[in-house]
Amino acid sequence: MANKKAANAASASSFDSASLNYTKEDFKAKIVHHLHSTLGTSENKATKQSWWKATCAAVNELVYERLTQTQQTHANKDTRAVHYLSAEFLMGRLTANNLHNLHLFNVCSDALKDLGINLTDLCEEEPDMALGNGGLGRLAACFIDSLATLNLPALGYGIHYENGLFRQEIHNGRQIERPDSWREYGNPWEICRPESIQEVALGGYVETIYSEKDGSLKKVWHPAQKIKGVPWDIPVVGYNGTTVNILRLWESKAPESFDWDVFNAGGYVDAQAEKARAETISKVLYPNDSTEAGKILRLVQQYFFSACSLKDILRRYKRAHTLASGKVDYSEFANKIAVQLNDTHPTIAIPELMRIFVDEEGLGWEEAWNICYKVFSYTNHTLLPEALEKWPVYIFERVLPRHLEIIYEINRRFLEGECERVFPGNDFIKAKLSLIEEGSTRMVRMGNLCVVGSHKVNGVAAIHSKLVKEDLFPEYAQIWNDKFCNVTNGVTPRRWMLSCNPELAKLYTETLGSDEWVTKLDKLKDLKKYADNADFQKKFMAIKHANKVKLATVIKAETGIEVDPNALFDIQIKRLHEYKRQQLNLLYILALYRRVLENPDLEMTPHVFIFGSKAAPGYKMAKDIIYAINKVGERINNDARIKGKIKVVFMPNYRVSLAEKLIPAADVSQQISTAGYEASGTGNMKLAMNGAITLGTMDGANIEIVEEAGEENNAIFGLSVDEVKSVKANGYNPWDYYNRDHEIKKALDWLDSDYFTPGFPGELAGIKRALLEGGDTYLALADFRSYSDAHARLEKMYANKKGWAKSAILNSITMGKFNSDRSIQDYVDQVWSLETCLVK
Ligand code: GL9
Repeated sequence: MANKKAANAASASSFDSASLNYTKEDFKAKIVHHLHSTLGTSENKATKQSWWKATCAAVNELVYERLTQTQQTHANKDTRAVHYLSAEFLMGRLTANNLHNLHLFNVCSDALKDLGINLTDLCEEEPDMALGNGGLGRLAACFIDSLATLNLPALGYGIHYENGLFRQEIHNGRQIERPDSWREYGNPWEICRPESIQEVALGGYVETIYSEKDGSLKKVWHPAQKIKGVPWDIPVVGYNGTTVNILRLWESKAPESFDWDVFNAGGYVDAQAEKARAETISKVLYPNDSTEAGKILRLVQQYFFSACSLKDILRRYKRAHTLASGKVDYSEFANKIAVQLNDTHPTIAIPELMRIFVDEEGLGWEEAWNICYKVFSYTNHTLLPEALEKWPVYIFERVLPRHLEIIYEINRRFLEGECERVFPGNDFIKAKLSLIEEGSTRMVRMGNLCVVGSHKVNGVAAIHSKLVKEDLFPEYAQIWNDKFCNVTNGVTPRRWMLSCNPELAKLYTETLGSDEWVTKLDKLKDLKKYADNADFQKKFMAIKHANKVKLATVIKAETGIEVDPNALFDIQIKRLHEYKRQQLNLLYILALYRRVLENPDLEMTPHVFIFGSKAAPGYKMAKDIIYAINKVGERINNDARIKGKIKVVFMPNYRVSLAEKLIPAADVSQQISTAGYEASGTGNMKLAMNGAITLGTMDGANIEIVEEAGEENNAIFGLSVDEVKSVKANGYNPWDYYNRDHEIKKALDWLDSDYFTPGFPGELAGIKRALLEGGDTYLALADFRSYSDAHARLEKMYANKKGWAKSAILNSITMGKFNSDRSIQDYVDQVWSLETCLVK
């Protein structure tokens, strides 16, 4: 009965695949048709790849139709639109996502079944689109899903990296980086748009021309080089499928494939070199997490995609706002165009827009500036000082000489204007707020440029936004208090529940009698009355168990390690960084291992510690921690004395598609950053949504997660943000903890031995050194005891099956706030003032 009701409710949702004539038979016919005429093969010869591509082609018939309708609607209505500029979009795979968003997943699955093919298998054919490093890039991907779902006119703009984030292999415990060529054999989700190619300039010099007529000075930039930007569009299908926006990614090319004159003069090799140089710009994604490489190529990448995107935006604007006289009416520009800067990476868009307005379009400075700052808004994603981008002035002089002049002029006007008004004569504050850092190497401060050049600045969780305003930019907040706001991050429930945890989704839809929760995640709160219900708990925990059984198979296949699905699955998945404290997790594993060795009869729930993590290739300590996890794991996993009570698994090549398998199977979600360092976190939200209990510090969005789910249903530990500050201010000494806490001492001393690296003593000693001699920057030792106590509380919670089920359910169903649709609505209300535009 309940089943039937749910089925009806699902098919009655705002979009009905049957109404589009996409029945199973139609879909089958379309797939076979594309197998023949798009892939040029036949049923008996087709590989999985071909079936996958034929399926995508069948889906694209519908996607393209909707894309065209969306673009026509937006153009006809001349809608205000947001342009989300981001150096990273970590899209992952799109097949299942697009099918779900079009409500075609089941139809497609049935059609393929008739053809003898399993859709889930086919989805595995798709390489991840890994054009991002971690949270920041994945956030951008969730946001464009939500923008389309909410029927908002929006474009994502980024870089069409030929190689995404490196593929990680583990050789004898160590990370090896391999290139990621995600589109080597073509990608069915992207469309090349040569008709919208843009050209951008680099280098050269600036000429100042004096006008005899009015005595004015005109600046003319004579660039040394031109680069062609070729756009590739990825359709972004909203849930319910009515709006299909685009993500436009720029590929760099030499203006001509090679220079015929040089070629004819015998310079074939030189011509090729020129071409190669231009194409280098979009060759690879910088694999840095937070820390800046400071390489010229990175600044060039940033300028390349920002400038191409602005030209694209201007082209579209001019189409609608060119007067009969041929003049462009810019008075509407700030009403039509919002540009969101995802971190400081696209900051250069600010002086670029000023350059276009002043140098090319003939606007006065004031007029241009009045439009400019209203267009831009900036999201800060981290407080780590090493992540706040600064570029040496000498690099700017070489690469973007005119932009440097513009930055100087923005700076001069700011320092003499607003800054002088609020801090008259205060040279100390002026030096701090200046866009230029003085010193032996003068630097351009991109964060400061963002704050001055935007009308809104937001952090990504309540605590983080407070710190952005009060600790990072306090004087700016005195000048422009209202500029600063908070938008807590969110994640799309379409990918992170519906698609990756279909059985849980089904349980929720059936119990609620509706699938409305897929967009209105708050609706899951209606399930609160079932949190105590024995039958519901049983179903919920059976799904968790089945997900763990599936993951155990993946673990076995990827690592050879056998894990028991009845054990507690304790998962830490995120980039490797000392502030995220994988080393603290490792220390606890060492302590626990010793406890079991010293007391073989110790009663404990078998515990599987699962890690997934990539280290920046140049980050030595991060790589050492990966090595240590693997070596400690090897020893523990093969120690018969502990009877399988502890297993340690390091899953190689952590990426979006692997996250989709890990997250539904997690019992515990480790979110253990030093308070004040994790701006928000988004994995914490995904894991909680899928019923994991958070073992975490009061940091980033963890604070808001436990506010929703209840602290009693999670395991919170460690110093608070204020306590971290005061411990640091009072002179933190990690040796005190080492000397006082024998578990810490023994765990650290173990790393000095060759216990985990037989024949190679001291291979893991670097971690101990960082925690003692190195000063333990991230207070792992200070938080160790409280962390260990939290683990003990978790053990106790887990022993009470009913209590655990209740807490897990409550975590899952109270995460409505962390739907990225809510984040986007917050941006709409606080930052963009956009209106929805229904596409018929
Ligand atoms: C990050 C923060 O560190 C995260 O806490 C935050 O959730 C995300 C999204 O706002 O942004 N900032 C940052 O530079 N990264 C983040 O994950 N790093 C990467 O994306 C690798």
